[in-house]
Amino acid sequence: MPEAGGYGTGERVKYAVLGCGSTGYHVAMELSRKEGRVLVLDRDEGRVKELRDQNLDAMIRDISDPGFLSGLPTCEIAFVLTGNHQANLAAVRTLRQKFPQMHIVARALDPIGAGMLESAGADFVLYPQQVVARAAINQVNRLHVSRLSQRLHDLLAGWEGTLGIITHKNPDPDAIGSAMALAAIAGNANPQKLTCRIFYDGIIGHQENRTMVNLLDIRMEKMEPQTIQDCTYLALVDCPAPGMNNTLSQRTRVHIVIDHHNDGHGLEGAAFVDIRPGIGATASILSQYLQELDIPVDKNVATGLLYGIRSDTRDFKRNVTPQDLSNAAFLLPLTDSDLLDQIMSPSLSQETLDVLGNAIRNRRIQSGYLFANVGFVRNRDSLPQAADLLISLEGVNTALVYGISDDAIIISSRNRDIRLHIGNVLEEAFGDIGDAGGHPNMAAATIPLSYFRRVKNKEELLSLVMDPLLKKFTGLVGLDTEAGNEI
Ligand SMILES: [Mn+2]
Repeated sequence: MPEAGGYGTGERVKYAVLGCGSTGYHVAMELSRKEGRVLVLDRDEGRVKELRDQNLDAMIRDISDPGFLSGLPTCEIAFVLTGNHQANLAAVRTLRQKFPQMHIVARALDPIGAGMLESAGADFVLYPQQVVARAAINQVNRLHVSRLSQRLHDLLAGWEGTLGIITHKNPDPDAIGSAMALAAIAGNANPQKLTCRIFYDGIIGHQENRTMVNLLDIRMEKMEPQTIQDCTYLALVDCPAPGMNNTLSQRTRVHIVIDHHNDGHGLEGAAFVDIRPGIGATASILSQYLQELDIPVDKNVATGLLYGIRSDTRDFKRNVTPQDLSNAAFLLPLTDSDLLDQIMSPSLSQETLDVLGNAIRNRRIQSGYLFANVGFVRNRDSLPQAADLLISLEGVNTALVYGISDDAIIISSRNRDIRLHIGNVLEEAFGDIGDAGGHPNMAAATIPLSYFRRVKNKEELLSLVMDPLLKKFTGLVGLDTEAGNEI
């Protein structure tokens, strides 16, 4: 049989498929449809003839023979796909030896063979059984989510009255975004007979969160026992059960629970529960519903959800799954990026500005340790912001910022000295009299003012009790033993 193809010397093709059984054939057809010319090698003469009849560039070659490359054009990417492990292994070795830069994809017949092909130089080993298993599971998961979304929609469509959507205590962007999205789904499913109200407890603390609520025009109501009783149905978002990270009594009957924390309890009466601890954000689950239900997504809702996913996964750096990424990709074109920028870099509030000013003015530095008294603070969130700012000062390795609120002394610390675990130090210094601890590089402590709550002048009180408290800290980190130890 004459050689087909008509290659000149030194000619190159992009793709070669070695071994054209059913796997090879599908790859070759897919490539030639999308990418154009593909070189196909098979040792069976009859098979090569068939392939040529289908307009493929096929040639007869035994790829286990080390000389099989002679007379062939150079290719950039080779797919080694026969059903014979030894032949595949031999071909990978020959190719790798001759073309160190070539991309080689090889088919394994079992996990041991996969390891051998990898050591022989294959860049990517395909183990079809595993590919099929993954595809099957992905499909089933998709089907499951699609049914779940539909079930939620149907459920909401059949309800009449008021749905109270409850976020967790001191709601974060994930909880707020998720609540918005659930309200949007309810509005789509049942615009006439079902009204949604979003509730929270505690405070909407971070400036970013307050900005989010303002800019995205979210109506959130403070949770009162009476208003909860007015609701016909209750939904929990971003918390797993009544009484867990919310102020509902444990016996409250809830109807919908959507969360990504660990499983809740007491949910027997709930009509709809979707708790997926593996996923990065509750907002990610809600985005999936919107996508599956094919509901038009309002710009504010999409922006809220994307901000929720970004903030819960610390901008895709923590607990993030491929599912979170693909949900974020779905949301991205629907969001308002200017709005998101505004939310994420809000202007400073007057109080935070004052706290930062106090921290800078009152700072004392000793041997790389910075201490700053910010006095009385109403908004505790400004304290970590001050610590973040001060740790960036030159010559400062550890920053400890403290202040006093109505009912506690609060301390926030940042550290970049790798020999020091600031979370452990704070825990050791203040754990017995308050709530203290954290990570090697960031930590906090809250020391309740149980005995001094009635003292009017808080700033005076702070200077009175802070010295002995700081002594504990400086003693632990060894600052006391150094010269000039008055801080
Ligand atoms: Mn969350």
